[in-house]
Amino acid sequence: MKARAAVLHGLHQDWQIEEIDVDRPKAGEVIVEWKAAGLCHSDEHVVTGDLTPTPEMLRIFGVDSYYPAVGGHEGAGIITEVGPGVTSVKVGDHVSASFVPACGRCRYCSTGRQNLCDAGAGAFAKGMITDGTSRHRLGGEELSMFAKLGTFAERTCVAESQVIKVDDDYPLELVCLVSCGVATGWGSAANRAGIIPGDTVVVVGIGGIGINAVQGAKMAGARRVIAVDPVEFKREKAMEFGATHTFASMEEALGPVQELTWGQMADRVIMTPGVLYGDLMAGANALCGKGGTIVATAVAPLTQETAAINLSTITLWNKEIKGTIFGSLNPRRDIPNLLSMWRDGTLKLEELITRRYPLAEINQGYQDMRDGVNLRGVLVMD
Ligand code: CXF
Ligand code: ZN
Repeated sequence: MKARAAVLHGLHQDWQIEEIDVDRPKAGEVIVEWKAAGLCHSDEHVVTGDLTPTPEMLRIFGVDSYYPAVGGHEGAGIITEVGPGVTSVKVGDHVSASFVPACGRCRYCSTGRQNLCDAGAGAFAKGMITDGTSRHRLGGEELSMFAKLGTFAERTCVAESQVIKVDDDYPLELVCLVSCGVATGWGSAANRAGIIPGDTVVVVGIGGIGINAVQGAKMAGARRVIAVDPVEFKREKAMEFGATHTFASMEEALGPVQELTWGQMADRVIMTPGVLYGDLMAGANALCGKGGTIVATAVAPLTQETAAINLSTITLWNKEIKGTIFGSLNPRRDIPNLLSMWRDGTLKLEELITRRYPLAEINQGYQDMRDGVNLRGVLVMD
């Protein structure tokens, strides 16, 4: 079958709307008709090269190039076909994408760490999770599918392990937000950071992830939620989502955090800038107090091997630095759970969407993200 999709042909190029070929699903696979897809910063990372596989990785994958690639990993849609052996969804079901698969059987899934599912290996290689062969082509050429999903398309073929059934009454444009930005940001704060009531929390970078770390920190009982972003609009939004203070930079926040905490500094610092360059860690460490936790949430360039961290302060002040993927949540439990918190009125979702775009206007959507005018842009399929 055919589908219109946003395809990237190389670094620093615009997305091109192309008609791609999508094969029928094989065992353990489904076809999802995507209805909404969030414009997350991580897709931009394959435009800039920060997340583009290195030549060495490509050699291991046995391909010359990552491109052409269909983008999109934040998504929600409807199942239109299921392959043999699929049991968790049926035709007509509404689903959220899950960029981390959850097979349910591997060492990590079976111990409550679905965000580390072994089926996520080779996320940047071509081919399906199921058998390694491809279901998507452009003019005969095999396509990479970002995070093996490619939600910037009318329909794609994905592994059953990457779709989570959700109740039919949730608006799909809200479901798509929960599939990455909300889960990653909220989980970074409410789960991975280990916030306890009364903590002082700093969130650095208020985009589609950081804004959810702000609402997660508030929900976890933080006494102070200090949001840092150079863009005034984002600082204003942070206040609406539960921030108690905002600053334009980590340097500007340093003195006030010192004063507010009587020199103790923050208990948790959550790093959600657009790109996590190593030099940003010096600012995070300066804001983090004794016994504190720094959470590295944002994507760092694949080739970033150094971080500016004074190691003696980590040792002597008993600090910890933690990474997180998907906010260290379990997609099968937490995607439905986050949606039910929205239904109950405790989680903000509609307020995250600044602008909606048809698929054909995806480049405008990403330009708006670069210009800092969006908290989250969402593609709504026509
Ligand atoms: C990313 C992490 C790398 C794979 C795609 C998703 N996380 C959030 O955007
Ligand atoms: Zn994302």
